[in-house]
Amino acid sequence: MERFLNIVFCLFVLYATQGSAHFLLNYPPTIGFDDNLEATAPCGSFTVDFSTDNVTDFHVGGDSLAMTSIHPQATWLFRATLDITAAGGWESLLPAVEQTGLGDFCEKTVVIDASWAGSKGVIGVVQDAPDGILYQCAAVNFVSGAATSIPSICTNVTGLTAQFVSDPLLSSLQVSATGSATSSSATSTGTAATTTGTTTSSSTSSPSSSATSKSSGAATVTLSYGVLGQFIWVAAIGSATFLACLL
Ligand SMILES: [Cu+2]
Repeated sequence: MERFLNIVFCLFVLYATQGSAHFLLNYPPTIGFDDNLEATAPCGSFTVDFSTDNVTDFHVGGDSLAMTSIHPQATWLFRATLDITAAGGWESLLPAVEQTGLGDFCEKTVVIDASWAGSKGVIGVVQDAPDGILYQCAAVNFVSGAATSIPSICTNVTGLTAQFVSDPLLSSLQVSATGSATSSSATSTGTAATTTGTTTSSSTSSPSSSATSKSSGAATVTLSYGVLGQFIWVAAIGSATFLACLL
């Protein structure tokens, strides 16, 4: 009985430990992920560097964003900038999207200002989570046209729902969000949920107020984990915690 209670306790510890993770940006590939520094704006403590980052072609006519949320419920801000330092000039791409459901989330047909085609830029994904505002970035080449396929990594966890909401915290990061937040919910069957609604982005170029803090430079070495690697890492840490607890 005592042994049983011990295992239950350890499972709880394992659960609590894993709950400290935040979210992963899977597509376009992130420029870097550090679970402990993900709250550092504008890119989760990483500095954009086109000479070393994994740079992805992103279609302005419609392309996909793939995330994994480790929070059962959280709200997303999807934004982009032509400032390749990611210091400012952010435009929001959609109204804030609230995800309910732990795991993979695919936001497809994200449209960028057509005039951005041909330029380098940064896509920022921001999550308003119960434990704070979290940031990830991807270095991209904006290209014309629409993506002809959805990356296989872009999926929705079964049972996921997504809807447009208003999020004051995220709104404070939005430079020019004039999107009509018509909320429509998308239930999923594990394939693909889309949030619908239109966003007209106007180009008021006031500098972003709270998203301008540059990364400290401490993390100039860009670590590029694969997603699988991240999960193996989480699993390894989790198992180690679990085993240590049992002893
Ligand atoms: Cu978190």
